[in-house]
Amino acid sequence: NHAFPPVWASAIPEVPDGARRHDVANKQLADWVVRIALLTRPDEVVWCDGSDEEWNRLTTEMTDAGSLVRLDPGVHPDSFLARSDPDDVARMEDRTFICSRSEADAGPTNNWRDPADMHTELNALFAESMRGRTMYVVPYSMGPVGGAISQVGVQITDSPYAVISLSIMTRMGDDALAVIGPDTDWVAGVHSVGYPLRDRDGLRRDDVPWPSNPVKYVSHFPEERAIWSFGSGYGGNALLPKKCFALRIASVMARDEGWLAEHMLLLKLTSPAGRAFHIAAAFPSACGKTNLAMLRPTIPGWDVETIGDDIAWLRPGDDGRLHAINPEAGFFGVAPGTSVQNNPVAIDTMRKHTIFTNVALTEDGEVWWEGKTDEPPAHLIDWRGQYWTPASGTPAAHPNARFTAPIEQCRTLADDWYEADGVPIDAIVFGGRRASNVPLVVDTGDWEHGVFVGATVSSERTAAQEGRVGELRRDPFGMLPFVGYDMGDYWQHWLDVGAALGSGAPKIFQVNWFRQDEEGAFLWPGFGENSRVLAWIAGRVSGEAEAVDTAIGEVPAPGSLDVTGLGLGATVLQSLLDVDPVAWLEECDRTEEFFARFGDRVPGRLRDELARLRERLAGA
Ligand code: SAT
Ligand code: MN
Repeated sequence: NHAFPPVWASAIPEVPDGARRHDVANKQLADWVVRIALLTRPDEVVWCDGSDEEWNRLTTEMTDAGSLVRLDPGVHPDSFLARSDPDDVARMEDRTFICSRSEADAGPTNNWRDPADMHTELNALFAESMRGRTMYVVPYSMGPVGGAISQVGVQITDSPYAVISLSIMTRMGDDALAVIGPDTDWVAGVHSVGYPLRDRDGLRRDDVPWPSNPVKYVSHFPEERAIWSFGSGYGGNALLPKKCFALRIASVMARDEGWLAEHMLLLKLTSPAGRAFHIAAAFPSACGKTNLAMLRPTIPGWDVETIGDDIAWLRPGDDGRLHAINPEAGFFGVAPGTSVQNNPVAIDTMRKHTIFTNVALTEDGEVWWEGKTDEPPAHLIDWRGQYWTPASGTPAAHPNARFTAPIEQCRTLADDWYEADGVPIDAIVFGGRRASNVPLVVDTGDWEHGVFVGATVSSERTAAQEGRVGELRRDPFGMLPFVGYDMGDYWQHWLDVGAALGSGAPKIFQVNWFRQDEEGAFLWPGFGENSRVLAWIAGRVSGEAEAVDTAIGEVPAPGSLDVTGLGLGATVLQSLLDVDPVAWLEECDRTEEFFARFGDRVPGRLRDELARLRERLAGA
C-alpha cells in the first residue's frame, strides 16, 4: 500500500484531463496518478506508450527547446547530446535515503530517515513542483514483459530526458501497462527535477536546458515499494527503475522472497568445444563491467556474448540452480576511456539511436571523450558547452559522461537476453580496482568463503560517485550504495540462498585486472585478454583447469592459465598471482575493523571465515 500524500492545501481540485484513465485495470495506479497530479500541478499529463512516434516527438521538442543537441545524422543517426548542470553529474550518496520503518533495518551503510517525516518533507517539495510542465506517466517492465523473474513499475516524471532514457533502458509503454492487472504489485516512482515554470501566483520563468534544484533527495520506502526523487535529472538519481528499483527496492523484495538483486553483468561464454557457461560478475560502478560484458576474446575458439552490463536478478529455479535475467533493456555506460581499440562492440552499439550525456562535441557534430582517440581534436565544445582546446587543461568530457543505448543494438547480444525464465548461472565473479594484494584470479573454493570474499571486496573510488577518486573503499558485492537494508542481513541472506541451493550453487571467484608494479604500471593487459581468465574460470567449473592452493583461495597452477603470445615474463605472472601473507594479515585487521561497523549483524559464519583466513596466513 502506497502512502498517498495529502492533497496540497491551496490546490484547486482539478487535474488535467490526461491524468484520469478509466481504462487502467489497476485502480490504485489510476488513483495514484491523479493524486500526484493534484500534488505537483502539471499543465498536462501524458501516459507514455513507448512508441517511435513518442520518441520522435520528445526528441524534437527537446532539440527545439535547446536541451538536446541533434548529432550529425550521417555519423550518429537519431542520436542526441545532453549537457547536464555542472552540479548534477553523478549519483549523490549523501542525498540518498532508505526510509524503512525501523532505523536498524537500513543499517549503518545507508542514510535513514523516518518514512513519515520524509513524506512530509517531500510533499512540501513536490507541491506544485511541476507547474508549467508536462507530467509523464511511464509504465515499464524490468525483464521480459510477463516473465517469471520480471517486475513492473511506473515512474512519474516531469523530465522528458528521463522519459527518452527510460524508453531505452526499460521495456517501456503500453505492453508493460497491459500486464498491470487489478491485483498486480507494481513499484511506484515519483520524480521531479524541482524546477516549476510558474509559481502559485502565475508568474512565469523561462526553462533552462537542464532544469534541476539545489535541494536533492533520492528517497526509498522499502515497505511501500516506492521511490521519491527530487531535484536531480542525472542517471541513477532520475531513472528510478535502475539503481533505485532494480537494486535498492528489489534487494528488499529479494530478501523477503528468497532471491538476489545484484550489481552484476551477465555474459555467456562458449568454449571451443561448444560448451556454454553463464557468468555473473559484480564490480563497483565504473570498474569495467560494460567492457567485460562486451569482451572480444583474444584466445582462439572462445566466444563471449552479452546478456547485461550492470544489474542481474537471480532466482533459485525448480532445477535447484540459480537462474538470472538482466532486468534492463539498455546500457547506461561510461563513455570516457571507451575506444574502437578497447571496446569496438560498445562503439558500434552507440552508433545510432543513442543519448550521450556530458561528452564533448566536435565541429562536425560528432562526439568525443578522453580516450576515444589517442590525440584529442584541435578544438571542441566541452561538456559544459564551452570552446575547448587541448591547452584548456580541463577534461573535454566529464569523467562520468555516459551513453544510453538499446541493448538490442549490441551485436554481441546473446539470445539468452530474451529468456523469460533466465539462464542458469555457472560462476559468480567478484572484482574491484586494486593496485596491490588481490591476485588476477582466485577460486574461492566454496560458497561461504565466496560470500566472505564478496562481503570484504574493496576498490579504489571512481568518478561514478561523488568523493575523492582513487581512495580505497570497501564495497561489498559492488553493492555498498545499493543494498536497501542492513548490510549484515544482506550477507546473511547470501549465505541462506547458498544453503538452499546446496550443490546446485554456482562456484565463486575473485578477479582483479588492475594490479600494478612498483612503478604504477598495470601488470595485466586487460580488456580482450581477460578472456584468458574467463577460460580458466570455465575450466574450474568443468573440472579441467588445475589450481594451487594459497591462504586466500586457489590460483592458476603453472601452465593452466593460457598466456601464450602475451610476452609476460615469469616474474610478472608471479606478481599477478602473488599472495603476500604480511599484507594480507593487515587486510584482515582492516576487515575486522570493517566488520565492527556492523556489530552483531555480521553473520557468525563470516567471522569464522576471517578467523580461518588468519590461521592460514599465519601458517603461510
Ligand atoms: O547513475 S548510475 O547509478 O545509473 C551509474 C552508476 O553509478 O553505475
Ligand atoms: Mn552500475
